[in-house]
Amino acid sequence: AAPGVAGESPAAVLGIITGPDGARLPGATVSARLEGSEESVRAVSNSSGMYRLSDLRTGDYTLMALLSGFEPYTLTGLSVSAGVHRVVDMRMRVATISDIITVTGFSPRDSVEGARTRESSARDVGEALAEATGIHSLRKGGIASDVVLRGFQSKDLNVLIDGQRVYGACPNHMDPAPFHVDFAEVDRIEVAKGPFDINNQGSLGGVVNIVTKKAEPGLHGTGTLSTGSYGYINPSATLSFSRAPFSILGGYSYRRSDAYTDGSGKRFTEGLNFRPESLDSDAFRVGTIWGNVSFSPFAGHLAQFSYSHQQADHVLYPYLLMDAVYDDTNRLNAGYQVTGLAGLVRSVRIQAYFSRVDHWMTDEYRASSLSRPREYSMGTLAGTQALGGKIETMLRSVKVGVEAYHREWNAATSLAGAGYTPQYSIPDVGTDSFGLYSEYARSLSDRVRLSFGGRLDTVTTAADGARANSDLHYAYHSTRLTSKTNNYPSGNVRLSVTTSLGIQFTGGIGHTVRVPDARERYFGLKRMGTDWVGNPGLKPSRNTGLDGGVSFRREGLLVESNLYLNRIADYVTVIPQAKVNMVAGVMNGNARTYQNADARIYGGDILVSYLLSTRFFFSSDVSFVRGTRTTSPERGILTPNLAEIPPVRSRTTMRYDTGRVFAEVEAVFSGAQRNVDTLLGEAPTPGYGIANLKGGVNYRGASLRLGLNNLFGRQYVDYLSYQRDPFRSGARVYEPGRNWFLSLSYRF
Ligand SMILES: [Cu+2]
Repeated sequence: AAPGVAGESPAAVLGIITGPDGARLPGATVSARLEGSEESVRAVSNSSGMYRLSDLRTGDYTLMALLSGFEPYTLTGLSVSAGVHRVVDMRMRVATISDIITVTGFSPRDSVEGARTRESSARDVGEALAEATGIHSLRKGGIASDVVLRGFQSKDLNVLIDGQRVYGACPNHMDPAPFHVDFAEVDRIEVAKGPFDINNQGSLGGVVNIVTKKAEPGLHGTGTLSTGSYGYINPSATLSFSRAPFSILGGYSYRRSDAYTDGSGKRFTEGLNFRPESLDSDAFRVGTIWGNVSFSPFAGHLAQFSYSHQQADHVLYPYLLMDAVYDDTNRLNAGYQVTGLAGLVRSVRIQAYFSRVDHWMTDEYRASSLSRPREYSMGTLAGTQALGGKIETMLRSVKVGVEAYHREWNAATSLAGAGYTPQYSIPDVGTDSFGLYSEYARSLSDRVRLSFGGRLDTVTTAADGARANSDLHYAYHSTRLTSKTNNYPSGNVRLSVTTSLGIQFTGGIGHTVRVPDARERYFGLKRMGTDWVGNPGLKPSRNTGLDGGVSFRREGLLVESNLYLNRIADYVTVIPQAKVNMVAGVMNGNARTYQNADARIYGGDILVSYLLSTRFFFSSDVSFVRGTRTTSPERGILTPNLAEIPPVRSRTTMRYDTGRVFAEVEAVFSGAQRNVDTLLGEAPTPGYGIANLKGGVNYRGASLRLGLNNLFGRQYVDYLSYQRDPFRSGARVYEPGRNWFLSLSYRF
């Protein structure tokens, strides 16, 4: 048996975990969290499926059981009092795709267990998330996919790692936040869709929080070896030890692959000006090492510290004209929390973090670099760092928090045509953000819950005046501004009503704001043909969104549907623009730049999952989104469609699962996209359909997963999978052809 926490046991919860067929399930992680606090106790079910959580203080608990292949089991409001042992047996359902969940109603966040994403053959978190309803990924090559949440992406979303801001350094977004975390680090991913996050500044379209693993009681280890088509190899291992009051966890992972081939057998490097010797070179090599420690000096106190280092080398980006020679990440995160206090202040949580990313990209793997004085004809050295933190406290049931961070971002671009004189394309821009927020939720009755939240922010973006290319800004935008401060409120109200038939209605209205980033305001690069220029006068984007959902759960049936409408004032959009002022040294007449436009992003999704028997699951979802903007000829916005809005998509899976053995067949259909931004040269993209198979066996601590993707070897391309501009290669990056993957894992 795996005991909970050593020491006295004022109260305990224990029981047996079984699968849908009544078979006992070993290896499930069970946790009890004291409601209204972060305080929790965890244990793992033993070989007879039994678990025991001891050392619980009096209070109401949320009990949760997680096991790979099964739906998370949650029980709220479990009251525990001193000296009492409560028996709670849990029967878990086999997982469906719904595990990565929409958030509209109350818990501002739902979550997915990392094991579900690890069952996927995806190479990174961005790609894996696309298996969830309403989430797409934007492919750039073999790895480093961007997350697209209901049509919002990159700068319009917050993607956090353990609540920490980790930004990419690349001005072309080669290295988005989810690229900077390894799968093997991930415990679960929390996704909140829509303008309802007031805990973090800038969640215009939603927030994704990637939660990393922490040590479980006792000594545990996991070793995994994954491999697959195109020379993919991914060994990883973690080891952890926890005995109150100490915990320690460490891990390592390495991933590499060749360039994959599409359904026609063509490598993604072909036809894109790669040097002959680069055609078969590595598509990526990524090594990651991480560790975290925690210490509880007194009951209810917890100090935590984590560090992660990732080194990515030789990452090919067929959708761009350059590739990453290296991209190195350091993440530090420290926290101290006090929970379970009596009186007005119930808990206090302090977090401080630092992240830094260094990025070097060139065309040295491409023919464009041949016979140049240096090994490249163009290169960009970029770096970014974020230093920040939060103090959050629960005053009875009111959350009150302060968030502050400072981000620096710089990039210097050297072009052979300009004698390699560096141009400070991102001129050492500092972003200083300070915000206050508060959130409150209460039950008006057993069936009605209301929550509201509000936030005030002040954000300053300031470029280094000596490095900013103010001549370029003046030539296209008639301003030499290098600093701007914005102050604004945001907030939301949400309501959820559950009827006596078990139908839940949720609805909300929210308002969030996102301040233009360093690149959008202060970028400056003179190029052959057209310039690429920031717009220092950009205003913040302000999203007011409505969200309504209905969900219904009975026996084996689950139906969830949502409709949403976002009206975004001053959405930041990319446009081509002609020069407006003659300035010495600015030779080109045209640039790619950024402009505010009023936009609407609306859509909906529906998910149906049904348990046909205790072992057969059916699940199907459809999601659609549409994005438009108000045309404004005087601002250069001549066409109404927003760029990079994903087409309608549906995913249907049939799964057989006994808990020991599973097999799944999946069909994915994507509609054509004809609502394209012609101003950026977007072209309509046809729809496609593909089929995938996977299966696996769990035996004691060992598991084996085997999969075959794109069963019929279709040659197809996702609408999102090419770079519009700037620095586009013009290539559509086709998805992989028929490919297999195999993963062997052992855990103790
Ligand atoms: Cu880059």
